Amino acid sequence: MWKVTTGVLLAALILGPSGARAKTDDVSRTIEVHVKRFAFSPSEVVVKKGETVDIRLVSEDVTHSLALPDFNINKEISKGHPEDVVITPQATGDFQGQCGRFCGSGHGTMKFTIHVTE
Ligand SMILES: [Cu+2]
Repeated sequence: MWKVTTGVLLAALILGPSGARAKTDDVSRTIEVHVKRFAFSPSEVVVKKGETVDIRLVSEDVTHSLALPDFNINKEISKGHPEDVVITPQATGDFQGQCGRFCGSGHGTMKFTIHVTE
């Protein structure tokens, strides 16, 4: 009975078919991504399909965000307040992200790619 209830709860935490979900303790690794005008560093990460990773966003200057439309995520980060984006991709492919918060002249060039491999 307890297991059934827990399973339902975990299922409810999954936000969409792409695998965005609330933070859980099954994260296999944390990838720290620094964000500043006008780039994400690293700007590309590789994740295995079905792997739960925590993308820890750290702003080094102003408020930015990481928008990942395929994961229904737009997470804002301000300096001094790192944020965690936990995803479990359920499909292989390249998923594009970008800064979703206007931060200056180079805002439109702030791209981020998640490569999901088998
Ligand atoms: Cu920005």
